[in-house]
Amino acid sequence: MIFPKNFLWGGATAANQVEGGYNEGGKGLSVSDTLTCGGLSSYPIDLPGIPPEHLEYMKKMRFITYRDGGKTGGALMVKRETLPDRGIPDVLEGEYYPGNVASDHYHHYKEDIALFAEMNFKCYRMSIAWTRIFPTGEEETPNEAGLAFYDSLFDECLKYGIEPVVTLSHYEMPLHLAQKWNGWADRRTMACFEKYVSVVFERYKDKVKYWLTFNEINSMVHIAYANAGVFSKDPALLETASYHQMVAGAKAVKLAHEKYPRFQMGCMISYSPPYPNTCKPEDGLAAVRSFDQSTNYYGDVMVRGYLPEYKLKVLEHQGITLPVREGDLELLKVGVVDFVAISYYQTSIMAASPDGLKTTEANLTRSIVNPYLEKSEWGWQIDPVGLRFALNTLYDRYHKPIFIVENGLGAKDILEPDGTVHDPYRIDYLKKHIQAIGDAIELDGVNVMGYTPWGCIDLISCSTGQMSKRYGFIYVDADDAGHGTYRRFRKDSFYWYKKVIESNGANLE
Ligand code: BGP
Repeated sequence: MIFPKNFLWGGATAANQVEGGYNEGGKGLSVSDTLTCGGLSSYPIDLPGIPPEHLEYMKKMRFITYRDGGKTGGALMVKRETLPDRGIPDVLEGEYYPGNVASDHYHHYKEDIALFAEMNFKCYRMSIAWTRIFPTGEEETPNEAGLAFYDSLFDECLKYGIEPVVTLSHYEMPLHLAQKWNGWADRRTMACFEKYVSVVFERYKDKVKYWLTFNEINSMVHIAYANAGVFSKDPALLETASYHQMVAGAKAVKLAHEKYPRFQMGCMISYSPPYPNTCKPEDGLAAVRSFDQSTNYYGDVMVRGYLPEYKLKVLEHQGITLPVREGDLELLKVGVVDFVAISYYQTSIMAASPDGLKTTEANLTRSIVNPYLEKSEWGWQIDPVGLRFALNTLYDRYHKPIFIVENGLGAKDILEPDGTVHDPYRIDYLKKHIQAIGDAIELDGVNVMGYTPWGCIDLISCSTGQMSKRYGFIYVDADDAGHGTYRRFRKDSFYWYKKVIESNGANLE
């Protein structure tokens, strides 16, 4: 048997993309509640500097809606340069926000978890919406209805022997803190987060063992607003926000280790290792340097416990000083995680001089085209061998168990009149990636502790807000504009994944 006996097979979601119920049970507004559905927004904007061949695609990306005095507008979530010089993010009348209902998991979670159990899930990676617990982030006491909701959700999981894997912050934070002081760019957010963490740790200590601090903490450069509530182009604010998150994460890990020894704490990094474009030495160096800045920096702080020299040098050249306070560095040192969680969707290509090279239109990691790879309808390059490569580099660097908490194919599915959904493309994608994980375990000796494909039930896309970019084993009958019955249907991949888990990865057919 290649996969270890206790391998954590499951699936992953995030509150802001699956729950809906955005104003129910005392929930406060979150930054994600100001994100539109790309292509459906009433705020078309100029997209300066985007190559014409990518324009149509970029118009499908989500906007952040905002107010500037009496004026309102929309700025592209993934392109910081489109943010206005002034203005504060807000919910605007007449705009459609797909997260309001999302997959309506808030009202369907019992049915959804029963379906996960039918697939034999060993774990369910989900996130707590901070705004259900502290609606603005600044309350003194938590919102009991929000706490009770997750109590019930965890009980439902445990009833089936499904281990909850909980992300504390997944592209969701109180909108109030973003409006008041640019979210994580201000140190006061750390105290609000600490209060939230200590409440959920204490409340769920007997129900939850596996915790992740921040989802894709290294996505800050791409989506600082969704990640950290920073509505600004200023790179110094972004670096500050990242730093605050890492110190706050270390504090959470330290608290867990001191007070809740049964907890297993992980960080979560978006992991897309680059290949050099050619064997030209400069391309090789570009690949190493870019990966250090985009990815290793965050892992090194959270797993090794210190600020690496290669980052401090770059900051120095940029004239940016991190707001290090007394005690921070000690915290980083002791608050190191027990395991490393990653999202893996694709690899990238780095060149010393990328000018003139063809790039894919994929959103978060815009990459030079790799002629050896196929790509999804959304331009994400598909690279199962890259996953084995990623697992090797990561394990070699940290020697801590690796949890693949996101991976998957966003695709359009067709619900047939008889209620079936035939998705051989998804099965093919997942099969090849599971084979690559098996190879990394069996042939390379990498310690992989689990695998939770993204969007195990259809949910709204983070980058576009579309429901039609589907990842699930379970089809949710709703379209991009929120029309539909919201009934659940098992896709072909549902039956396939059930067998995969049943056989502990031995049967991929
Ligand atoms: C990751 C995020 C998820 C998720 C996934 C797929 O970056 O952690 O929240 O959405 O990507 O991306 P998308 O939804 O844009 O297809």
